[in-house]
Amino acid sequence: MSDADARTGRAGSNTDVDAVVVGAGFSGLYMLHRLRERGYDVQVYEKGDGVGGTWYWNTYPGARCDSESHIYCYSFSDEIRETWEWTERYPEQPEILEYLNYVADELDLRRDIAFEREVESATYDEDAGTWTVALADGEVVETRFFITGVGCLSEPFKPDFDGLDEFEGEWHHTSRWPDEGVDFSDKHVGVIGTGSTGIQFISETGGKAEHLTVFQRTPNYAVPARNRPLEDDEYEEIRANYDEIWEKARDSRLGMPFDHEHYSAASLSEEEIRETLEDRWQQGGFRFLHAFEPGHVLTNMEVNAVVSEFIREKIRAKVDDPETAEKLVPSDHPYGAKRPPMDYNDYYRTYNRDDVSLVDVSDDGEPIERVTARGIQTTADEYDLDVIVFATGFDAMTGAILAMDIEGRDGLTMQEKWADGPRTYLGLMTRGFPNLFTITGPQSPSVLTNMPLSIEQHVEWIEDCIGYMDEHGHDTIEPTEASETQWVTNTNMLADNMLFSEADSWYRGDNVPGKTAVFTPFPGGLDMYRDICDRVARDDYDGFEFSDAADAPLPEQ
Ligand code: NA7
Repeated sequence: MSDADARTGRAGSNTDVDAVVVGAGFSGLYMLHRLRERGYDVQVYEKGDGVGGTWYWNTYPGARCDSESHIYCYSFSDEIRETWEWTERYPEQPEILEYLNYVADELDLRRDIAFEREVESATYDEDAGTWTVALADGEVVETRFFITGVGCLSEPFKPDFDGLDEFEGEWHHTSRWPDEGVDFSDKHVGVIGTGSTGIQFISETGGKAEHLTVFQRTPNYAVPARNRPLEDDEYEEIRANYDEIWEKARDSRLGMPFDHEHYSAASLSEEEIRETLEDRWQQGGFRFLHAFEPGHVLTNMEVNAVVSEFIREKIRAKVDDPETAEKLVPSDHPYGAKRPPMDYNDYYRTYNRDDVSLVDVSDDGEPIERVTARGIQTTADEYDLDVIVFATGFDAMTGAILAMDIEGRDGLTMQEKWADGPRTYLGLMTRGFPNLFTITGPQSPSVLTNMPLSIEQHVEWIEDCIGYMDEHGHDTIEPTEASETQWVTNTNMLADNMLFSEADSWYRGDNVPGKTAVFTPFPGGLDMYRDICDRVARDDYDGFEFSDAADAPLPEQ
């Protein structure tokens, strides 16, 4: 029995722990810290052998975060932010991993994390109001709360090409990179995919392999990140203004503390828009999307057309061969309809190298037919390769949750419930699965924002909610049917009014064959979303229903 049970006399205290949290990335670490501080028994299960989540798994060459380092971290601890110092404007994967290890040590989190332990299933017991969590190694644990911190981009997606098992070289998915690394120096390397990951990998590997062949299905709009070391005085200024920085970030749509040059571009001439964009292009990164209120760029087709064309011209200017340049220029979707990638190492100029070539594998080019013993066979040619790299992304947003067999009330599985797309209230809970919380779950702002801030907002909301339940003697919580339906409708309506339907993207699950295409993150902005969540909590968790433990026997004191 935990301290919290002793204080409140909660039912459900016969469970092994109060809460099971899945995953030891940004989400799981903070959830553990908050609940433990409040006196709950928490057990975290992590598939990997270390903390870090996304940053534990994605160790491919060039892996880096495209949020600026001073805001891609926790805001809750003055001590951590005073003692940790980022070295570059955008943090590289090893540095983020080091940071999360530092946090785990500082907060003494490891003692409640079981590593190399994979959660296979979770089954709700209606009579007891508890969850039975089964691990891949056969252990079974009873818990009152089941909380997923599995990340939005953690279940790798790899296209099912015929012939891969006949390939005589080696192949890797970027998010399952071998610990010992891969030596490309005398190898012919083929990479499939030009999303954020592919762009990082290609920029980093171009020039380091004997030859790099890029198989591109859809070109992307990569905006320069303008990475650089953080100078000491710059860092001092950040530290001196951190409270203000975080406040501004929390109050923004993207969870980033950037000012807009203008709220709207609608009243500006095309020349004024272009001047603003040029200035932001020089600043780099997501500041470019913030030239105007980001929601505005994603709702106004005319403004978006100017922004998209501005980037196209930049691409053409960087690539020497006009034919290659045209292949790299996106024309099938507006900027921002897919997740905008960043360019750290002059990505487009990589294609000016003799040892880098581009193959258009779209339907208008030469689609990949199969993998052969020697390499990749397209409809036009066979490309000899020693290594194939799949930078083909993830079964995003729902993949890692659905990879566990989760069974709620009356035998309803999560796979059944979400067969036509996820149904949640606030992206935090789904009806029929009481006491199951999803940190940065589908239909919350998550991937459209600076993730650590969205994670903190969710974790703190969940902690408050659990505390409220115990203060009021509530046993379980779940959304009402009506609130869930309304939330799904609202999320879809907001997305329909934006440009997201203009592209096939992982935001909508289009990248995974057979997956129902539904826009999944909440697109109204972190600021609006936070207000809604705060109001719901203030109004005694309006839209949720509780079951009470009044009749349950009190635990032994
Ligand atoms: P993404 O953004 O999903 O990119 C995957 C890439 O792989 C994309 O270019 C795809 O082309 C390509 N792809 C996928 N399947 C195929 C097949 N069958 N043939 C050819 N090309 C294919 O994943 P990332 O890992 O780059 O980024 C995910 C997020 O992680 C990123 O947005 C950041 O938020 C961090 P397509 O565009 O579908 O034509």
